[in-house]
Amino acid sequence: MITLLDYGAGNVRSVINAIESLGQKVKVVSGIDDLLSAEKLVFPGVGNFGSMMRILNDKNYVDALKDYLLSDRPFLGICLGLHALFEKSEEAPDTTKGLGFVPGHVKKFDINLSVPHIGWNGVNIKKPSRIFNGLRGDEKFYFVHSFYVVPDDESDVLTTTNYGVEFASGIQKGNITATQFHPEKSGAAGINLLKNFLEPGSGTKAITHVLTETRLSKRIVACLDVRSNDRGDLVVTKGDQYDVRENGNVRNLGKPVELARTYYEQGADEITFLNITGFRDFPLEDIPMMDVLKQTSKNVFVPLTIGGGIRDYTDKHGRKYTALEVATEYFRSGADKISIGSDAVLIAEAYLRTGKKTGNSSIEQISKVYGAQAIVISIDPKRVYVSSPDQTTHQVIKTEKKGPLGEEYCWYQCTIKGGREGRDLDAITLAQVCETLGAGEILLNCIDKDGTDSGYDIELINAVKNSVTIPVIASSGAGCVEHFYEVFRKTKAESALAAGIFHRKEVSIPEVKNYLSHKVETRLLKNNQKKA
Ligand code: 1PR
Repeated sequence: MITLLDYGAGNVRSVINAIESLGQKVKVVSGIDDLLSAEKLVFPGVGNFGSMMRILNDKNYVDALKDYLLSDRPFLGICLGLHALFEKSEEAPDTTKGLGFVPGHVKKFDINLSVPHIGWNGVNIKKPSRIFNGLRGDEKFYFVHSFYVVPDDESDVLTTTNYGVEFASGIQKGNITATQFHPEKSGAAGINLLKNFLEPGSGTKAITHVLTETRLSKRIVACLDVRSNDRGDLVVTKGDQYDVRENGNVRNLGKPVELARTYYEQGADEITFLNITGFRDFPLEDIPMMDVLKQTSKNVFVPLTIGGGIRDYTDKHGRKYTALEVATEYFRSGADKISIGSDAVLIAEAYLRTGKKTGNSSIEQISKVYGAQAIVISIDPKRVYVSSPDQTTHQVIKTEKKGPLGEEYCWYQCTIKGGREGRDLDAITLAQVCETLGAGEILLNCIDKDGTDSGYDIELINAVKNSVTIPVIASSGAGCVEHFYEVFRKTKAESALAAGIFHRKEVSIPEVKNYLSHKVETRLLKNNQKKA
């Protein structure tokens, strides 16, 4: 039996799923007694250091946790569960103390790169450890964080990783191990590492592979637009410039759970589900969609993002739900990140009207509880051409692809409700406002390019990427492997998303990654994920 510490503010579903996939049972801590009697403790953390420590204090868990650590019983901390072991964190610069088991502190990234550090990066193993048994040492693991630990004593460092700075990405002190990366989201390598913790065999992995510097991979994201077809079945569909109907029927390109599993096994670095009719339906009543997420998260161990319909909602009985409640339900069902589309536009418009943060918007509320890294803003823009910048108040770009009347400038108009309604807001401003309000990533679609197979809108991606510091996922238009190379060569986007070419089996994820190898840093699968 594995004991799991869920302090109530984080998303622990993924960790439970990963442990259960290894045939182990999980007992979630519900009181001090569970901590006192635990034999193997896993502490996954998500959110904010200060609120985590406050909750641990309020529940009187701190002394029991310290006793557990001092007794040297097996412990695995993940992400914030690593930070908790330290004395203090810049994330809570007041007097909030950590557990102080490892001397040192937690520091915010102060680097010239996008923060949060999101994606797949390597580790440099600094000392032999059994948790790396069966691994080569050059695998990549999934990171998502804005702060990193700085141990006082170098001998506590298990691994380091480079991201603008070389930081400790794992620590080990006796039986106490903690990682900055998420093994539960790191595909076969992460599951292998978890297995080593749960069922220790004999021996320790010697250091066989020494990297000089680890590198963050560009991510390849498979996107599944999901909705009910006219017969009421939930299907993966795909539009041409957002029109998903062909001869009057909703295009059916497969079943969501099966397709997600296939893409995971092929090496997708992330899977995104967009509930594309979520703007008009209420997600909490969409049980099949929740089931898709639950089923998928049971055997897909890479990050899952879900979007569609995340906003405040009043149901037919007059009961009000906040966007935070909707998001929480998605997290509980297995999502790692949620994406907000239409509501983000309305929030940004309100912010621009008043210039004030209310703290009440879905972006601010979800960010406060789950952290910026859990919120993706999905932007659905389309080009509006103008012959000169003074014809509009919006942020314009000079374009090489001229308009129908030879216009040399355009702005990117935000839309809501799946592209049905254009708004008086441009994509660059939307991205900037959402970053200010606490979003952690931008999913940048482009209605003009969607489903066209003509390549990404490089001008749009550069314009948005250069105006924010959070990571950007380039989306819409991928038609061949060269388009992925082009987007990574010509822009600083951290990820490239595609849908149609994968669903229609025109290009596979391994083909994309093989083409990119030696050109762009990617996560290559040396073993099939199935062998996890
Ligand atoms: O507004 O918060 O309810 O969220 C709704 C979400 O559903 C938004 O993220 C919006 O982008 C998405 N959506 C709504 N309608 C459609 C549609 O197609 N009719 N899908 C839609 C947008 C997602 C794209 C697509 C890429 C790549 N499609 O990400 O996957 O363009 O396609 P390609 O590689 O085939 O070119 P809310």
